[in-house]
Amino acid sequence: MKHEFSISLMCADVLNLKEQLIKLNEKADYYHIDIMDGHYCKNITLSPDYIKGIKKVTKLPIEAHLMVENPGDFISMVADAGADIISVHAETINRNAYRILDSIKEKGLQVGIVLNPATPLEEIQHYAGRLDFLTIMTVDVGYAGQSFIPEMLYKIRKAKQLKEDLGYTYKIQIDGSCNEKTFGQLKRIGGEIFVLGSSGLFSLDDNLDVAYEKMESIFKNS
Ligand code: S6P
Ligand code: MG
Repeated sequence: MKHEFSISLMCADVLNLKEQLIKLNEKADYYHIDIMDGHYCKNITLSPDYIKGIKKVTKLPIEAHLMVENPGDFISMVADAGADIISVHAETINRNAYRILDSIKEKGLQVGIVLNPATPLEEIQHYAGRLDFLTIMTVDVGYAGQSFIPEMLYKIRKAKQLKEDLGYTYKIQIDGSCNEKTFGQLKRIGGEIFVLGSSGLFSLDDNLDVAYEKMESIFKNS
């Protein structure tokens, strides 16, 4: 199976962002943009304008991970900013799930769903077949640098099983603490895309070329 890497840009060095993007453009598979509104989780991070900015220096697909109370209010703004994939939290769309998923598709974008650690996989069973990406959070939303929640391994295994049993095509993405300690288990049980943040990439070396090489070698040997 081909494994892919998505870079969590809330963990990048803001003072050297362009330089880092130029390096990552040649190495990574996606950019992961965490958009928080200060209500859904107690932090405020990146924005649609940030997507507009980085779009000028990359051709990699950009995923917006919306951690906001009302994702429907942001679909147009994020799509117009240049996102290629919009991922919304299952916990935030229950009353209009199909309308929101359709509105993302109608913009010509790929659609993803994210599940918080405490949300069961069953939550999405009635629309899982419509998804391009399914993200399992392995930390609570809000911050980088948190500890991995091992109970999530069971959920990832079930997501893979569901995909195989019903012939679904979503890619299984893991977000939170993807690093040396977790890569091995995560890839063996069904993780396909790994969101790399502080623990899995940026903390490995001050030189991003060296950090990326280290990450690849750790992943290969995990
Ligand atoms: C958390 C966010 C994540 C983090 C990522 C950071 O709310 O959705 O995408 O940026 O988990 O990586 P790490 O290695 O610090 O956990
Ligand atoms: Mg994220």
